[in-house]
Amino acid sequence: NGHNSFVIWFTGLSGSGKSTIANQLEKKLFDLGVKTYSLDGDNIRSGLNKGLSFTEEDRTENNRRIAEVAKLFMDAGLVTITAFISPLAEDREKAKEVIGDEDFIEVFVNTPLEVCEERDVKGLYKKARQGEIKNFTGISSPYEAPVNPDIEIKTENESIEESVERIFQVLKGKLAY
Ligand code: GGZ
Repeated sequence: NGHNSFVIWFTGLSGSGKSTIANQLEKKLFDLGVKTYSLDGDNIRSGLNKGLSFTEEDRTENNRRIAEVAKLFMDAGLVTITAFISPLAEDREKAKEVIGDEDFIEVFVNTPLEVCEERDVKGLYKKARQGEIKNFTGISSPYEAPVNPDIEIKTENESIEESVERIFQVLKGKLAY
């Protein structure tokens, strides 16, 4: 694309491992001198998108703003990494349109619901099952798996290093030298 900025858009259930892989990828890129910026719940849902809930409507708005912000960071010349559930196929399609097909790398972290729920790192699945959290993705709110992601990661079959390496190879193939 004549520039070295892209958006790496992670999608997957809560607890699927999106953030872990995104963080490791960012480390690798940093070590190689590639400038990155990561968008996640910590810097987006707590600030710009404070006040957005987990209804379908608010998730759509959350994802829309994330796509617009990711585009800005990309335009600023950074490899931009987003790690949000982004459960709706239509919202991810729109994000791809905003960012541009060529510059959008969709990474599906395909960890099955059973595995995420079994891990339940933050105890959220238990709360969702008990009805303490409403509209919880995979339990009481839909997750539409990507049909044709650029990269699919199965965390049960592959180490984090291997996943990061595969993403890196796809990115590398797009980098202009
Ligand atoms: C899903 C929820 C919910 C509900 C709070 N459903 O594992 P986490 O905690 O750290 O990541 C989840 C995060 C999901 O926010 P996103 O902005 O990525 O979602 S979306 O793209 O769908 O807008 C989870 C926590 O927020 N969380 N309530 N009801 N995840």
